[in-house]
Amino acid sequence: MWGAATSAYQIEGAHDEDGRGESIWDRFSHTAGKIANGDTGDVACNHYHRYREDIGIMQKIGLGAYRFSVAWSRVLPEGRGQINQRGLDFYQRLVDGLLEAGIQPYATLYHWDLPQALQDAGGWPARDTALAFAEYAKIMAQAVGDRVASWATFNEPYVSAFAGYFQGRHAPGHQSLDEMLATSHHLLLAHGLALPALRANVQGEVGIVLNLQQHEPASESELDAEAAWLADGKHNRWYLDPLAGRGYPADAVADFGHPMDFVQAGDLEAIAAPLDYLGVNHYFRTIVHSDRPGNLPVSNIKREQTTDMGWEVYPPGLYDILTRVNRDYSFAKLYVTENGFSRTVAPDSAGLIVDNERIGYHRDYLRQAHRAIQDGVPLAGYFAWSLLDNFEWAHGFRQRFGLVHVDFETLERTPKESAWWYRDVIRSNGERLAD
Ligand code: IFM
Repeated sequence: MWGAATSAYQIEGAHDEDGRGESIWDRFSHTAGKIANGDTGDVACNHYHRYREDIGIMQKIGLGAYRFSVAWSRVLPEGRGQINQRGLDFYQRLVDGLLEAGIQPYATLYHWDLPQALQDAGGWPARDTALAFAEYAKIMAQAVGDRVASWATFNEPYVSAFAGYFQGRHAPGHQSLDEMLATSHHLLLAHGLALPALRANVQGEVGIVLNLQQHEPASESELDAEAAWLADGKHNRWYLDPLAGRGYPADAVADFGHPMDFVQAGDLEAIAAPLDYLGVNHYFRTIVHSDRPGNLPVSNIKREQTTDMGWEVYPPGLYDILTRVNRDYSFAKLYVTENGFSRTVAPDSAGLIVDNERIGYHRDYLRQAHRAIQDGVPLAGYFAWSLLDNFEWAHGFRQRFGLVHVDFETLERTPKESAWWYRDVIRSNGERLAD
């Protein structure tokens, strides 16, 4: 399956139209100093009004699938209770429009935009938010469950918990280890509680999307190896292990030194319900250097080109994480649900956006994905991040990941050369990657 991905707050705009409620990202982006350049998602790509044009662009690229997320507060302005029919209708129109265009809808229920009303009631550190999520999931499943090919409960719960409740660089901007840990559990619990409602009401497959990357020791030293494994435990295994029925990783729990008293009887069983697939978002690897006294210096690891985000481009990292997940866990199917490259390239004199570096990035990562398939990984699809240039969270509009350029003054869309290259890859079902 060849696709591209977006998320609601990053592209939809129409933040206060047709009854949509406020989300934590509205509140956060409207708070001075939180987002570069004071940008907000109020208008973003105005996809809410221009989705038909965007579906047309997807058709031109030849996408087989489009991965989008639903804005919870568009459907339930207060997070639970009264349904906003006009908000629900938007997703009905989107799903129907995609199907008419021959594109499979891949829906994510939560891509970071918690209704502000639920944050006011305690947010993800409060267990009740998980129950509210299960109610919302049921509403969406009943509304479009007959037509959506693939469901993800959550996108990157690690980032919601870490950046939102510990670092404070994402909404709601808190800085608390207690809150981060409770959030991580309640996100997973919400996933587990939503699964029965989804299973009962949808025809498509159901899974979850994690951002995963290898944590590599910075030298040959044992200290670096230990530190890298612990970092893996706090990031990758923290989510993978409970989903695979193994509970939270003991080494990471011990290192956090937290009583984990938010875990109640039955939670881990709910979280471990079988999945049809695991979505892997991957951008870069992490190199871990222990700061314990007596450690060796960082070895001669050579970092390749970086993106405008400052992220290392290291295509074998995708092979490494896919084969590792497949070796250590037994998910029936994997997708690469996000992978992409941020670089601003201005149109040339002929109006073309010649983004050769992005082409090289997708080509090289796709080759590694192919290698993983050859080595037995049940990889069923690849989703480029992102279809459109969009609101890149705390970076605002300055980071451009899109296959399609968006002029944020006029909102005009212009497919970049990478979009046409991807079209050719899709047409050839990957044969083009050999060129
Ligand atoms: O834009 C984000 C997306 O929302 C989640 N995954 C990473 C992307 C690039 O930072």
